Amino acid sequence: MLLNTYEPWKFAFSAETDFENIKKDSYGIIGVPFDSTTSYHSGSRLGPVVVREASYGFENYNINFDTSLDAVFYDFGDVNVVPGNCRATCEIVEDTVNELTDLGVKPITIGGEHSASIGVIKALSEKYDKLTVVHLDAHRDLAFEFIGEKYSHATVMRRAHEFGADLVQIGIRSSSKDEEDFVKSTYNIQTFKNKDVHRHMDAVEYYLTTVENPIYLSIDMDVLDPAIAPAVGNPTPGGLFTSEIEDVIKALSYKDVVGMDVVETASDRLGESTAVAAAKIIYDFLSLI
Ligand SMILES: [Mn+2]
Repeated sequence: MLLNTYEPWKFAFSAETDFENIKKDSYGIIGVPFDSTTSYHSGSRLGPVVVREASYGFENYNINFDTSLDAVFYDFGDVNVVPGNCRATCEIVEDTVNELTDLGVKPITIGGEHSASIGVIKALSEKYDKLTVVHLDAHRDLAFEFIGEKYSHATVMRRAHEFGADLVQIGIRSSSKDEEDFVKSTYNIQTFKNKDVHRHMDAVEYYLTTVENPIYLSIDMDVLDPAIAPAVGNPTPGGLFTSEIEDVIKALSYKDVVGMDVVETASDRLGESTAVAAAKIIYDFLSLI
């Protein structure tokens, strides 16, 4: 792998980390370099490195929103994952997020496979009375178990639902019959499939404005079309455009977003489009806080 920055281990524009003087109500980045339950295209353990590296390609001024990235945020580096042990890694992530929230910091997690979100959502769902997870993904990730495992990239949103979260799933275009039956059996999972987003983005934006709970935003990079973001764990045709993600982030900028993640970037080379798109999503989010 090639790197073109002098400090590739920290996201561009991040502030110096001084634990004695952390700004309250700020955001902090952590990386989760873990991909042990990946079933198809592995490599997302490199996501935190390539996404941070790609972040150096953006300007402080964000022309799409007419804002500047002048908010104070931190990059705390990567958590110590346990390769091969998803459950243990989830617990480490959960502990880390609890430490961050004790400091008044809201987590931005760079994956790693989607299981990186489990510990984050568990910690936040215990901190806030009621959480709504806005989940952008080609897949529902609602399996109770995946190949016998409860802690997996394919079970993330089932666990989030068990933790008590409402779900808004956006960009969905692949699901099992069991997952569809589960959605029908519940009252608190709202779905916008990929074509709903393409044809009725205004309805998606309107729905998001009606969410009153604190929001956790989870973005699996496979929500984008594989033509835009090919280096993901499970590429799925028919996906979203980058501009549609921008619209969702813009709509959420008026809400109380208490954390977010960008996961499943499985790229291993400089300038690869998936890593650039992932970095842009985080950059856009930070440009609007
Ligand atoms: Mn997915």
